[in-house]
Amino acid sequence: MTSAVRPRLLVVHQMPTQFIHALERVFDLDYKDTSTRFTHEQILSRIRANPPDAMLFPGQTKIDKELLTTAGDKLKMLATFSVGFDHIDLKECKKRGIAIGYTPGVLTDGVADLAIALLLATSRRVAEAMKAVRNGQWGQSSDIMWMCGKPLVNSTIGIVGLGQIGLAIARRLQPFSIERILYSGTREKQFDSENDKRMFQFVEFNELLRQSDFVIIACALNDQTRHMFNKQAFEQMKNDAILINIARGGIINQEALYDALKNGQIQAAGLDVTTPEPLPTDHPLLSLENCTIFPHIGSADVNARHQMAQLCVDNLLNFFSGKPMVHELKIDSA
Ligand code: 8YV
Repeated sequence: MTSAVRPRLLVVHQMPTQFIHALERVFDLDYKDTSTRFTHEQILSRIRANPPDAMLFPGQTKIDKELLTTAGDKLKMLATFSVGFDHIDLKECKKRGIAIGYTPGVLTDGVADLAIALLLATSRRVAEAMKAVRNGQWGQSSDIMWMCGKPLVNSTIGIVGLGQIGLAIARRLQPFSIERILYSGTREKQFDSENDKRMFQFVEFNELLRQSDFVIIACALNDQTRHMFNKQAFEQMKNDAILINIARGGIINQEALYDALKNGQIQAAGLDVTTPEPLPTDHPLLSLENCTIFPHIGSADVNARHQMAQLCVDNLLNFFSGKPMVHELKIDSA
């Protein structure tokens, strides 16, 4: 550490103590050990009271022009506890020369596991079934089709965004005897094995919508993908198709989704991400039996979250000791 003055680090969310202790050794910490979620206004007043050299925050924290202006020239680095960065005004950060550390890779397995759980919970109507047990519906019907769901076997899976997480989901689905995997995105991937070349097919977005039994959203939210699932998209999907979103709520136009689910344009949807988060408890999507919603727990496995925390600590320590971060966001190509 070059100067005696310890850089000030504002930590917005609660972290396990071992990571706070590691940061305390180097930083003058502005940290409150509470599970309280600080509002945007409360974060701004903490910045005004104690201008930080760096901030550590979760993906829900909006890093906009107002916050960056409030922080002023003292702010040199941002450490986001996420692989996604749609909550950060990248242009403004670039203008101010602010470096950004993020946490790719370490959460891929966690998010892919959760995607499978959400897909099966949605396709096999797990929430409805659990409700039927609690409200005494179980055993009331002699209909052999009671509570039947949609099979995965021999189905066509469509993955929008075959990045690390999209591919990890695809790999987890292959043992379910699926027929094939269609994917869309910015570019076709090169597969080595003959099996993969047979299994994976790069297609246009609309073709993927028309042919898929399950559509999984695993791409980043940006100006190209915002509301790409709109009325026109749902009109092209199969009536018995199931939509899964583990990426970002803003990729789906939720009003159009509500209509598509209500009118049987698609069979069901499973969402781990919504707009806003948390979703208000009286939101129309929560009134639909064929819409399963999780509270953004994609990376919420102990390993993933600990590794994300360690990556944030390493990104911060490296930056303030003049070493390259473990994972620095390349703003120009982001
Ligand atoms: C985070 C996520 O948990 O990494 C991401 O992009 O969405 C989640 O893993 C969330 O952003 C909270 O930090």
